[in-house]
Amino acid sequence: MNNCPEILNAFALPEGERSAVPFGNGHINNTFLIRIAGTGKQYILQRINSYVFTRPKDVMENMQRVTAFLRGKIAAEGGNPDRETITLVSSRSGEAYAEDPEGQIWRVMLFVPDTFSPELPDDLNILEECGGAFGRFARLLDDFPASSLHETIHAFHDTPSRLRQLEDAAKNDPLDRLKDIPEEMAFARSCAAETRVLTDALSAGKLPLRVTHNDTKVNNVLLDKQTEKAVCVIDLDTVMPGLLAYDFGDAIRVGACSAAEDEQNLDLIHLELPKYRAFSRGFLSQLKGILSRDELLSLEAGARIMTLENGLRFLADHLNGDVYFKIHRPGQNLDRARAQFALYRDMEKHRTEAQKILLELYGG
Ligand code: ADP
Ligand code: GN1
Ligand code: MG
Repeated sequence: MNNCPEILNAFALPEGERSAVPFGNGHINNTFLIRIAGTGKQYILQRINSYVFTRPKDVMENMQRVTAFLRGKIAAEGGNPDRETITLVSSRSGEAYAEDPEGQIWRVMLFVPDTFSPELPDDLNILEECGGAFGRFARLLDDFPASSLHETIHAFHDTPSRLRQLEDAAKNDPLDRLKDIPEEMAFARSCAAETRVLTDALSAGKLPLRVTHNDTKVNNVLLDKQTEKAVCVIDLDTVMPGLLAYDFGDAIRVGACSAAEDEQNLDLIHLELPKYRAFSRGFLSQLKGILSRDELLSLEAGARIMTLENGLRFLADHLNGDVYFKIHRPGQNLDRARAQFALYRDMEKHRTEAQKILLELYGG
């Protein structure tokens, strides 16, 4: 069975010799591409990261409900549900997942063939497609009862609590790393008021809670290899109630940045407005007539605050000893934090232009 994780036997898959190879660049789950010889069939096998998701069965219940709902909507629009959303393969006992002897939860999905996930696209058409994919996701789920979903990670985009978690990490400082990052800590603390912008607007009832994806890096969109059109939004572990600003913001953080998330040369990091415009065009084209002016303008704040929030999270994980985000070299989480703070500072300089783009595209 070619190094296949044993758990694969628990799923209702066709017979045939199986092979497994590690796949993708995600920071969280363990992902394998599974091939079954003689069938031409391919699957994705994933072990849910139980450090990150302490209630993985809640994750699976959300995923099952949301993908079932999306399937109906996609079919009604004349699309192909097997290709345009995730399709879970049941276990032999009919569940959406299987549990291994250590209590770890695994799932199998249809592999969506002939696609790629963009890491750092320069092509504006690709960015517009990614915007369209996440905008469509929000539109299709507009009438899903958001509050019926589990909160798979508590306070996931509660930015003030991310600052508190950083302070906790600084207090504990298990690896004695705090002494080397006085500038980063001072910067994080100087942003305390800004961390509250979205949470305050939410508590004041100014922004609606929707079903959001909450982890909208552009590599969580699959695009068709031939046509480069968006096919499918993946990585649904964090789908739960949230603000549209989180989804727009996290995608801009990665998609409209001039450099990689862990770029060490901070001079290379800035917000690219043509990319911002391209992503926004795709995103907003799917949401015509749905957004109030407040929600539209919250997207601009979302981009800055998601960037700041990821900086706080990477810095906390650096202090905690890299226990949350996978790293591929020492210091990578610190580099990621510095890069996010640099991008945030540049975004601050472009606030007016960014707002103008959103208003122009949405016809405001
Ligand atoms: P993580 O939470 O670790 O980011 P993802 O669910 O995003 O995990 O999967 C990691 C990578 O695997 C994706 O970026 C994508 O390249 C690939 N992938 C995941 N699911 C599928 C699928 N159903 N079809 C094709 N590729 C997939
Ligand atoms: C993680 O799973 P992945 O790699 O798409 C993280 C996101 C961060 C991102 C930073 C569940 O996303 O919140 O923004 O890394 N996902 C989770 O790259 O914490
Ligand atoms: Mg991912």
